[in-house]
Amino acid sequence: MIPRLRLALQKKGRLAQDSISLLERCGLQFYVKGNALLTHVQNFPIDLLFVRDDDIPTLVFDGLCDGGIIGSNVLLEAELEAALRFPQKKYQSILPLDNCHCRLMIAVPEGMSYAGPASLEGKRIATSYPLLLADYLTKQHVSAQTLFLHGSVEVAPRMGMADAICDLVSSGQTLEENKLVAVETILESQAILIRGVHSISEQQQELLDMLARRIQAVQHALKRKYIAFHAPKNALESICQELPGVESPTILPLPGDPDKVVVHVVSAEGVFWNTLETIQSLGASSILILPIEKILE
Ligand code: PRT
Ligand code: ZN
Repeated sequence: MIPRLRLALQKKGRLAQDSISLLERCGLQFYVKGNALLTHVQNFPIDLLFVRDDDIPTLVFDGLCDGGIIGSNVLLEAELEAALRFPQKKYQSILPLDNCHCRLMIAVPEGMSYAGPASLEGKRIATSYPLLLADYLTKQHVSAQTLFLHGSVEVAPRMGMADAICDLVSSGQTLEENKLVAVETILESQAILIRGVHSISEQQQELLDMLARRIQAVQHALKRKYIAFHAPKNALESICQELPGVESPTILPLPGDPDKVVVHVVSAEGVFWNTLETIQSLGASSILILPIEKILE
């Protein structure tokens, strides 16, 4: 029997849906039953283990799962913790996944005067990432106290429990609601595919390589768009110059209109509304933007 490749994914939360959709786009067929911990992929010898994100690093570091998808914030905190026990590295990063972006930031109350990291000297900082924070403060030669909280870090200053916080920020709304201002970025985080350092069979390695290749193809395709439009022949050059990363457009005659052509192009960098409005103002019409499912080059 072929040994199955076991991957750890977040069960519920911000990483969960993106991880599942990514694997589905890579052609893995599976059905996640309500509360099931383990799901068999039907068309590959792969098992998916659904757990809390905080458990994923340990499962991979200890070889209980062969790989997993995890935010680099949780991964790097767990790596610092593991380094206290095992000096050797316990995982390899395979691929950043370009989703679940956020920043680990230090934020202070709106009224506090802040003139750089030295202003944090002697202060108490609430965080769920004590080791990443300690690492940052050491590098900045700042000595501060850490208050470890699992959640609701942003309310700590208002409750008089801390002078500042170190927490994840994406839109910035939570900070604003709690009258806090972000002052330092400790880490730019995104989801990442990792594997353990334990040995796996040749077939399992091939599966992991296939998955990484397919993820890259999906990422490549997601960034690109297929664009079709009608254009006056005399404005064709200026229109194509406005399209980001356009590769060799296909130009076809437009039946019934000798002054116009049909243009089909693949844009490499996505297409924004203002670009479409610009090409429309240059004479493009019947503009169609289509998502690309896969690109193999
Ligand atoms: O149950 P489990 O332990 O698996 O889930 P969880 O509650 O620990 O994690 P979850 O699902 O909230 O987040 C999983 C991962 O998503 C994190 O580890 C990050 O890698 C990533 N991520 C991306 C975020 C955010 N954006 C984010 N904004 N994780 C948390 N937040 C929180 C932040 O802590 C703060 O409370 O959202 C709030 C700030 O958001 P804004 O938009 O107001 O700035
Ligand atoms: Zn968690």
